[in-house]
Amino acid sequence: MSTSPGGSPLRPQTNECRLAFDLSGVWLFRLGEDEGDWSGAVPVGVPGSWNDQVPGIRDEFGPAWYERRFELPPGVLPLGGRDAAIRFGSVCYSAEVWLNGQPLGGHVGGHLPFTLACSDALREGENVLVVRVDGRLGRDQVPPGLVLPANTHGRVFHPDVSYDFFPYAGIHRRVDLVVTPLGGIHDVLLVAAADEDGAVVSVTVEAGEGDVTLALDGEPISSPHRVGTSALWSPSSPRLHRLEVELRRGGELVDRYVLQTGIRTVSVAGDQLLLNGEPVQLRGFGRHEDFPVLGRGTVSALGARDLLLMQQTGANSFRTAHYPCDEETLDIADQLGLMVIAETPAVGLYFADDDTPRRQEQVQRSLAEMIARDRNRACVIAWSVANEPRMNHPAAAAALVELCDAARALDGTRPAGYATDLPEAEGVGASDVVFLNAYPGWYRDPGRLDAAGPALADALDRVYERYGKPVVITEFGADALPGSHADPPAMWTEEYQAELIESLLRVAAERTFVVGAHIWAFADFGTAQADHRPASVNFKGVFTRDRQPKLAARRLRELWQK
Ligand code: BDP
Repeated sequence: MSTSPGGSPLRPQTNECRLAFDLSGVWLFRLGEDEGDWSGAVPVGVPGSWNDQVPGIRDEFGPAWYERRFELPPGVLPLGGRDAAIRFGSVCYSAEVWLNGQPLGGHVGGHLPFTLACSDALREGENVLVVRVDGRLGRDQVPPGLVLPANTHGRVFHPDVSYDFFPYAGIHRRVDLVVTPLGGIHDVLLVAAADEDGAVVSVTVEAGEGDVTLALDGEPISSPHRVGTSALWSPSSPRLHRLEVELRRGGELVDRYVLQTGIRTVSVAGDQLLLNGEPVQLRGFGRHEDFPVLGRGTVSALGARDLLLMQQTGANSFRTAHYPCDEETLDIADQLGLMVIAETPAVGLYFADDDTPRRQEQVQRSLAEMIARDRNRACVIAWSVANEPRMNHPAAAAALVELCDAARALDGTRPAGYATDLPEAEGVGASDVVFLNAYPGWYRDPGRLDAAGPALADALDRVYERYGKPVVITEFGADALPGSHADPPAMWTEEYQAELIESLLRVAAERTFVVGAHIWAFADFGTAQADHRPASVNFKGVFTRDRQPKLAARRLRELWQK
C-alpha cells in the first residue's frame, strides 16, 4: 500500500473532524531531468495529461516537474491532535513529492491513489508543493512498454507500447490536502449477506482507541444489522445508504467518517452470475478514460456524460478497461445502478524476461491498492486482474492463477478473473467467470459478417464445454469511422459495426451461460501511432471521441431497450 498517515485507504472527505482541501487547478509545469530553474515553466491544468495540453510535447514522457502554491484554509495549523497528508488520485506513471523542500515520498503506478504524510512540512503562509512525474516507458512497468516484438501481440506502435491506448502522462486525478485526527478511523468495511428477506450487513471498523458507533441513514445500528429487500442496491433500484461511523474518546467526538454505499451481494452459481441471489445479465461496454486535450485526466462532467449515455443506450454495466477508473465515476455508477468490472492496469503482461518478477510485484501492488480503494463499492461486482496476458510461456498460467487467488484472498465477496483472447490456454480456469475477448468479423475473418456469428458461437460453446462457468464477452466489435457508410456494409463503416454488433449480441443471447456482453468500446479513444490506427485513434467506439452516437449506438438502444 501507499505511504500515508497510518496508511489509511479511506477516501478523503470534509466534516467537523476531517478536511479534504482540493488542490486541483492551475499548476506550473516543466519538462527536465532535474528540478533546475522554473523560468521556462508553463501553466497547466490538473487533473490532466500534459501530452495533448502543452503544444509540441505529445511524445515526451518526462521526467517532468509540477508546482502548486497554496495557502491553508483556516484552522489547519497548529495541527494539534491531527495529521496532514497529500493525497493524489492518480499520477502516471511514478511520482516523487516535496512540500516546502521536504521530501514526502513517492509512488509507482498510475490509476490508483496514494497518500503521503506531510505534517512536519506544512507551514503558515505560502506552501510550495513540487511533484516530479516520470511517465517514461519501461519493461518492468505495468503496463509494460519497450517490449520486444516476441512478447507483444505483433503490432508496432510509436511511442513503443504493446497496448492499444496512448501512454498519457501527468497528474490525472484530484489532489487533496487531507487533515485527519490522529488515532482516528483507519478503515471501514461493509459486507452484505443476502437472503430472501433482504440482507445481513456486517460492518468492520479499524480505529484508534475509543468507542465506535454506527448509524445507517440516521438510525443507530449495531453490526450485524438486518435490512429488508427494499434496502438492496440493484440496477433497477440503486438504493444508496449513508453509513456514519463515529469514534468517541471519553465521550468526546474524535472522528467521523461517512460511507455512502449500496448493499448487495454478488455470487456465481453454476453457469449464472447472481446479484442479490437473482441471475443478472451484463449489457454494456469497455470504457477508457480518454478525451481530447485532457488525455487521461479525469473530470466528473465526462464521467457523468459517459455513464448517462450508457444508461440511455440501455446498458447496465461497463468494464474499466484497462485500469481502475476514477472514484467520481464510481460514485456516478453507484448512483445510476451501473455494474462495474474493475480492472487492474495489467494489460500486455508477458512472462519471458528478467523484468517479469518486478512487473508481477507491481501488478500485485496495484491489485491490492485497487481492492483497498473499491471494496465497499456496490457498483463494483467483479475484479479483472489483467487483460489479454501473453500465455506463451510456461510461467504464465501460474502467474494468472496467483493473481486471481490474490484477488479472492483480498476480497472474498466478488468473483475474480481476467480478460483473455486465448480461452484454451492453461490458467483460464482460475477465473470465476470467464472474461472472453473475441474479434470475429474483425481481426478474425475480416469483412465476413456471415462468418462472425458462427465463429463466436463456436468459441463460446468450446469455452463453456471446457470450464462449465459463466462467460462474459468482455470485448467484441469493429472500428467505424464516423460518417463512413457503405451498402452492403464494409469494414470501417458505421453499417458494418452496427451489423456485426447486432449479430454477435444475438449469438450471445442464445446461450444462458453467457451472462454478459460488453462491446469494445464505449467511445473512440486515442492510441499511439500505428498502421491500423488512423489518426492515432481506435475507432471501435459506439460513440465518437467527443461522445456523439454512431449508427451502432442507435441500434443498441433499440435492442437493449426492449
Ligand atoms: C483487444 C485489446 C484492446 C484493444 C482491442 C482492439 O484488449 O485493448 O483496443 O483489442 O484492437 O484485444 O481494438
